Amino acid sequence: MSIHNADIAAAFDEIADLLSIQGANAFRIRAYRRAAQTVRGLPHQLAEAGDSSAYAELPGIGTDLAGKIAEIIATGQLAALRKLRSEVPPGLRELLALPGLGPARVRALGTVLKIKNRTDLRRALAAGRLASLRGFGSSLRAKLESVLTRAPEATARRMPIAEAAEYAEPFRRFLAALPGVERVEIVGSYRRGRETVGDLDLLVAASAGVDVIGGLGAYADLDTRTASGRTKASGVLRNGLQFDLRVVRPESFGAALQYFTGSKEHGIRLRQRAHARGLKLSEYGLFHGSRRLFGRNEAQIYSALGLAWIAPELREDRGEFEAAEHDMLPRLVERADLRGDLHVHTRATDGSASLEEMVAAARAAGLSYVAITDHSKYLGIVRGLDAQRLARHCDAIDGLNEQLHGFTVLKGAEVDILEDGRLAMSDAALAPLDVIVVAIHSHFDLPEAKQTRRVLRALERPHVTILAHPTGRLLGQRESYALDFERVLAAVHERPCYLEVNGQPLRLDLDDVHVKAAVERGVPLALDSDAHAIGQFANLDGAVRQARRGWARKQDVLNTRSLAQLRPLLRATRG
Ligand code: DGT
Ligand code: CA
Ligand code: CA
Repeated sequence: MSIHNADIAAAFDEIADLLSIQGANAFRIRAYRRAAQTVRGLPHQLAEAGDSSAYAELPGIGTDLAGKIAEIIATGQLAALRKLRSEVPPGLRELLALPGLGPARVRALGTVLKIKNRTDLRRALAAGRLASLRGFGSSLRAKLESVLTRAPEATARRMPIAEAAEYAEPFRRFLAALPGVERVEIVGSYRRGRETVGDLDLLVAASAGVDVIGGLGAYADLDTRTASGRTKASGVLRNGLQFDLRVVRPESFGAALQYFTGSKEHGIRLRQRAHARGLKLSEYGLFHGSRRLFGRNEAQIYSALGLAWIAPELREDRGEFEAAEHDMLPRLVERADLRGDLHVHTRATDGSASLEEMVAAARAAGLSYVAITDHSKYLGIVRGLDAQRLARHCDAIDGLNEQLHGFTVLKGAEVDILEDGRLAMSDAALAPLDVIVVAIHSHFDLPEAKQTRRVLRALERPHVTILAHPTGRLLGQRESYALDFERVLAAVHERPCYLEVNGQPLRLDLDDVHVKAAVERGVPLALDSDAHAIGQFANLDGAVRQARRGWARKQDVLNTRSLAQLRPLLRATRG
């Protein structure tokens, strides 16, 4: 059985969760969180590295954690985690999945109110017992009440798409290699590029007589199988991801692809369209009476219904039919359109690789420029740059640029927006830089008017290029802060500067709806990796997916420009 980095990271995150619920030492908890982050950001699979002595050299991983990594890889388990699981009621840990409930609040529920699971929590809410608990204000209580009255599956944890991909892609390759399999596609929300997936839907094309389902049993990542038929199987992969697999004949593969890609709303509209033309569309094909007109090819089905082929990311019934009818669909931005990355960290602050290593990784990712944007000095950031270190960093970049050919490093910084809207670095210190990324990293809970004023003030500073992760949400962990996004859009448009689509798997910020609003208003975007490790240029895929879901085209994206086109645009942002 092969252990994926995601398994190791998940084990460390779970330990951190359980330790927090127990009220353990904050440093210990942070060490596990950081280790999880490091492991997730690695460009290679630890289990395939072969040499366990190297684990302790990873940033933030000492001998103790290195030993735990070795234990997971060797045994698939971790004794320390098993012990913690036995100490914390499983129902209590599940409460972490509820909105607004982090470890501290879950701990309070457990210690003060002796709550052990959802049922206890629902009863305590109904009896008004949460009102007396610190940190459980009326809006949180109302939110909890509303999720707890829904069925558990409606609030089941959705998995971030990048995490799902670590299991989905090997599964796809396994299926594709089975004898007789002609094609495999991952469909459903995964194909539509949603930021999280509820489950994984797989579609396999094989001719009659090929036993795909029988071949499944050999798959190492398969945890349990919940249902099995001749052409269907469902089950759970070892990381907890549920899957639905369907086998179809090659002649209906395109129709099945269309049907199971969804969304449900999109599918319903398409079938109505067929119906209105006296045709019938199903997962087997587009039919006139009993005659199949099309089925093998997805694009032919759209075309037969008078529509241009609609990219899966747009299939949410958000205007794509009207656009496709009039041949007005956008030509969506692609990963290959990106020429550079304008938000990248190094070891100078909280990244794990050197300037040279990050540049080499950016080149390997096919880019021709990057802006190195390490953090400004500020409370929350370890080893943030002050003006002096920033100046030295710039010298190092100048030196490196002299040696590079066909690649350029831009000088940048990621600067905190302070609570009152000032920036954490002086205008004089920022003036020599090419790219200034500003962002909120603290005081997430200001009321909307204050938070909006804070951002607008920051955007008035003379040196601002990009407003990074503009809404501040962390998937499954933190909601967006309260912000009047329309006013921010107007300010960015007027200035002008750029809004980021941050590709970190848990950020994906802006989200698709905000991207669409920005594109409609003509506010261009910067698609950034926010890489803190060499493997994280892959985050650009996530930023591109998100941008595509928001209808963004190549020309809506700043970093699709060549360096020569970029430079004057960067200068134009300076006040
Ligand atoms: P998820 O899994 O919550 O992230 O979202 P999806 O879109 O992957 O939904 P899922 O897995 O329930 O179903 C996959 C696709 O199959 C869905 O996007 C469209 C199609 N589908 C499933 N159930 C229905 C249905 O009842 N009606 C229609 N029209 N399509 C359906
Ligand atoms: Ca699904
Ligand atoms: Ca499904």
